[in-house]
Amino acid sequence: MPRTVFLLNGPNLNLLGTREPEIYGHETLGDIETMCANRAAEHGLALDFRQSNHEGEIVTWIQEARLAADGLIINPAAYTHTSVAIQDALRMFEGPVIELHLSNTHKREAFRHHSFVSPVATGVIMGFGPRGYALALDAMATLLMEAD
Ligand code: DHK
Repeated sequence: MPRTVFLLNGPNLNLLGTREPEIYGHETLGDIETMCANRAAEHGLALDFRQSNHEGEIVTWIQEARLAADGLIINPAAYTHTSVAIQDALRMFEGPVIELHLSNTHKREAFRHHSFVSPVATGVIMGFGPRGYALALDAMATLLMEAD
């Protein structure tokens, strides 16, 4: 059975490509999903890639991941800086959790410096643009192999 990785994307990431490209790059979320599908396949991982603009839906997906996923990669977008509910849901997930951001949030506005997700993440990848998604899958493949 291949290991399954959920890759969850938060609000406004559906507009990648046109949304502040000087910060988030020119690739669309569809481009990134295709790249991730290829990378996951190279690692023999089954990938479930999703995006939502709704906090509660993301919480529900994290709860679903407890039964359906071996590892979780999440770009919570703006919810990174606000969501106790997402932190609480992640606390109940037993596998590795990678927090992912396109931009280096520490180089940006002060309100982006705090993350509710980092305290419950195995590791954080940020500042590498869309390439960070491939890096996160590489890291997750290693973590899941080590856990075998
Ligand atoms: C994406 C967002 O939408 C912002 O709200 C975060 C994150 C940063 C990113 O860099 O991927 O502050």
